[in-house]
Amino acid sequence: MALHEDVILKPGDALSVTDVQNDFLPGGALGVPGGDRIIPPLNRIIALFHKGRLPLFFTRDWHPPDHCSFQSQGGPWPPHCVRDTPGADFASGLNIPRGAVIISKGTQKDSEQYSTFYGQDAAGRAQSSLMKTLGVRRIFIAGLATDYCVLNSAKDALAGGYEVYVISDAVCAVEVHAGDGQKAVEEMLRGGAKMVTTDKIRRKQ
Ligand code: VGL
Ligand code: ZN
Repeated sequence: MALHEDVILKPGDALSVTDVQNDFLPGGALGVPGGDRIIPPLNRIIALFHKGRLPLFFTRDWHPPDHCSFQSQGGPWPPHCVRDTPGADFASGLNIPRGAVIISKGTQKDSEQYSTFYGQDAAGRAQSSLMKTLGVRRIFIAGLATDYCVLNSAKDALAGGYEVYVISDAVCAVEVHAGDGQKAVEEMLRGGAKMVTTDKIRRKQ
């Protein structure tokens, strides 16, 4: 169930834009069907947070060439988002404002890391500790993919005591199995996350 009331942004809010990278877009190595459709609503919401001077996180899957999640290593996925390759670049249509924090995850060969929560910035600080330092209380999560990285990030944020808003028109599921996206949404709702659409999120007038 999505919220019907407007959500007014306030200090303590932050936006986490999850893995909007070329390899996760249609045509990419692990393309999410329709994943490119979230970019326009995403850019509107990014602009809203930026104007409100609220923290913006842009996370990225940033794998070594022999990452354990790759089929060549016995994992479930085709090679994707290999660090410093075009497939790992953020989508070219995505507006990344100056001052946004880039969080990299899945950087270690031997561990899968769907959640962005313990991914790190260039200085090695985890998203979770940056959120604490910045006084974040409500985390708005958007991006790819609903049934993997968005789901696991939302669960970690809920476990960490944050209020979690998943932006339903700015996420998209990979759906290895049909229905995985809906299942992920239900799991997040059960955990206490709220679903909201971009048109309901606004700044105080
Ligand atoms: C993801 C599959 C593999 C994601 C990352 O960002 O959701 N999915 N690696
Ligand atoms: Zn990955």
